[in-house]
Amino acid sequence: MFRQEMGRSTRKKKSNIILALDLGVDRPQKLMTRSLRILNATHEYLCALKLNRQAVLPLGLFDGVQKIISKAKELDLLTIMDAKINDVGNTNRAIAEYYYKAGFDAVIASPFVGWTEGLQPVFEVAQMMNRGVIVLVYMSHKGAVEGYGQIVQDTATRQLIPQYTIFAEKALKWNADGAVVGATYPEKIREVHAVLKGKVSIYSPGVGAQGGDAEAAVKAGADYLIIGRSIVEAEDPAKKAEQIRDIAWQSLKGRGRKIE
Ligand code: O7M
Repeated sequence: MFRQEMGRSTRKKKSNIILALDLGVDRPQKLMTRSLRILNATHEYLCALKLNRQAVLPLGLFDGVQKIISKAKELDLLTIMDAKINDVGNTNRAIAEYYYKAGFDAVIASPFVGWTEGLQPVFEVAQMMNRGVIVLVYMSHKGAVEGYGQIVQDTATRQLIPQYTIFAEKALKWNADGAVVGATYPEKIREVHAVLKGKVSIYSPGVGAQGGDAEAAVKAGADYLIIGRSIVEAEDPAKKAEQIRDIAWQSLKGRGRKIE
């Protein structure tokens, strides 16, 4: 359902850009005003909005962030909570349920905790509430190699294999709505794409501020780009969002990718 909703939003907006509305540390009132202003200015170039704990901590979930979610919905944008859920199942279930109850359409979770008593309860609550789950596969920062890039022994096959390949296979097996792979590693996007074969969408953060290139990431197989500072810190956020949207959209069309 979430996957189809993302496809619908992308086709309608002609955009595969997800705005990461990360505004740093400031007074809650200022953060709220800025968030709404940037959202109003950029929404026509976006398919979705992503928030993380940078927003939830100062604004609160039900009394603050919900206002931003409502605004996003009014502007016909889907909302993703980048919670990187990473605890035992019982706690994970409660975290996911709170975010879904607040109105988020999807949550992001870490596959390091595994399925049983790990992410299974998150997928169950997502199914019950008709929402999405996106899993991390290879993060965008340099230290990602120390975890996601380790060569490990697959517990099922006993073969030595990169951790992120196992996570890509799990994303498929768990029927996740998306897999996160850093735009800073187009070759990893290509490898993960070869595993997922378009059955699980690739969400790619790291364009611009972290050194990734929009065209290279989409050409390698990224379906959606998650962009923060390049847009929110630009002198003209709308113009910047439009520029990146144009590049990403042309690259997606050039790849012949049909968004379901
Ligand atoms: O464009 P930026 O670098 O300002 O912001 C990128 C956003 O993507 C920011 O919200 C990060 O928390 C997030 N992100 C990464 O930068 N790298 C990752 O590997 C994963 C994420 C993310 O969104 O996880 C789901």
